[in-house]
Amino acid sequence: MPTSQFSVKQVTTTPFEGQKPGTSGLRKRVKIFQQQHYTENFIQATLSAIPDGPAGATLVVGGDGRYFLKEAVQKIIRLAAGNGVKKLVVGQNGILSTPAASNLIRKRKATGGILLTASHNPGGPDNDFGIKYNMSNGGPAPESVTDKIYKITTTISSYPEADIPAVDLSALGTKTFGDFTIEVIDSVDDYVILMKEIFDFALLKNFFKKRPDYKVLFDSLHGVTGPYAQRILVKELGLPESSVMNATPSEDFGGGHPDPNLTYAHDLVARVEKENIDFGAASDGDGDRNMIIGKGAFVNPSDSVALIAAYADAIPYFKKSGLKGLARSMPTSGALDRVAKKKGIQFFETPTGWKFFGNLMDAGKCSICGEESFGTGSDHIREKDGVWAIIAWLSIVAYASESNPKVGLNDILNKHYEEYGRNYFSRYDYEEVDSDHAAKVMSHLTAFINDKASIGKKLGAYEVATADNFEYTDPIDGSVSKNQGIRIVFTDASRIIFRLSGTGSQGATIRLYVEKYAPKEYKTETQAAIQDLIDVALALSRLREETGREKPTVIT
Ligand code: VG1
Ligand code: CO
Repeated sequence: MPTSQFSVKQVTTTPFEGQKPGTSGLRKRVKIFQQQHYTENFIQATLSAIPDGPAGATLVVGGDGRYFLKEAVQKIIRLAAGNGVKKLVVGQNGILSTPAASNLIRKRKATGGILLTASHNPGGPDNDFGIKYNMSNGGPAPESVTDKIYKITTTISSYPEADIPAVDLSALGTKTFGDFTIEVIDSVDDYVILMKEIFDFALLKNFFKKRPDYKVLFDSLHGVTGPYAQRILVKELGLPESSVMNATPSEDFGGGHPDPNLTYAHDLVARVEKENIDFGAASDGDGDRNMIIGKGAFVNPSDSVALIAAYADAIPYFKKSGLKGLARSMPTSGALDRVAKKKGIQFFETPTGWKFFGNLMDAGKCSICGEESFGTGSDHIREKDGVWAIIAWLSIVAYASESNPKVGLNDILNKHYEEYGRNYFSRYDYEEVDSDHAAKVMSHLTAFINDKASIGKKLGAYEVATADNFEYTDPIDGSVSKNQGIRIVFTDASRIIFRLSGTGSQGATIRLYVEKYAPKEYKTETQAAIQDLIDVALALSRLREETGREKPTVIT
């Protein structure tokens, strides 16, 4: 390979306000990232915050294919070279799903990775872009590092930029510029290898052969998972091409909202019902979320993680190593807790956001974890993993079909509820609410939890047992995360939780989560089962009065 040298010049800049990473990186409108120096400032702050410094580092770089990805990768190349980074491992055309990037960081023993995604937020020139840093364990940077990044953005005055011309990222292979190397790799290969190590592909293939009538439909929502799903479901597992829809990553996700829930994945939901699909699935823009549905069946994400844990024996990876522990984010329902209890394994409750699971996994204390927000994963990587969750569920179906050849998703869910009871769970999202109105709602709730007289109070049919703002002390490094969501728990263990989203880019998003446990009854429809808790929550928070919103934007 010919080596061309480059020179580095210091570019003068001034800080931008608001470059504070949220639940999962910095997410803003594309137009904001397009301002001169804006993206460079944040990338420089990220590079400067690398614990051992950027010099000599190896970084994985890739994103979900959204608008502005290509420009951002070229900027990273120039800044990385300018900062003395040794090597960048970049997905072809800059494409890497978030789980694939996490895997590569681990496999290549890289220093870390820069992930270019705003995940489930819409893309395109008028929508969102995002940048996130992951550590050498493959997981999102902890708060100590994101705080450092933010601090640097508030004082930055220059960044070193190399004069490397635009690099062609469509061709696989290595390019060198002096001591700096860029390796462009296939976006899918390493991820497929990993999935084959975790699951029994032969067994799954066999299952589809035995049940040729079993219909699978996977919706990539024009996000990054299309090529991954085609390789795994079609090429490896032998399903028909028509099993994957919206499989070409597009810069604006076909104008849609790449969030796999019943509202935004409406085309999939409609087709599953109309075409009698047994197993429907979707993932988000960057491929770390998943939704599993079937005709007349919906696997609530809180149940999903509990069932994967309950059926761990259906997955060779867990069968071999056993379950070291289970974890869920605080708003996620307690279905997983019951599995942990029954199996006698340790269990953890963390704040929202995947970064909190990483320490537990690195310490060998957690094998499977999940969030109510369609995020499920395991310690095979350090991000949640949409395609993994879908193969996990196919493995559960194949396993359950050994004793019941015609088994459907509802049979599997009902059997679980019979054994463990059912944790009814629902989340109401009020998106793009005026920030001041949202603050008022939270202040009513804060006043309630700060009032000692609230304990023992009757709200509708419920009696308050505890009320607080969730605080987490990391059991591994002792770091404390405060204000992670207002939580009101009743004497029957029902819960109401409120928190503000940390991933939105416009106004505020209020999330209301409710949960109610039914030890025996599991046939009531979810919304009917939790309606009285919603009424209590709305009255207490004065949400309708303060925001003028009669209905949420999305109900899960
Ligand atoms: C949301 C979810 C959270 C998830 C995060 C990132 O955060 O609630 O569970 O970890 O998105 O998911 P928030 O702060 O908006 O509630 V993703 O797919 O953007 O990486
Ligand atoms: Co995502």
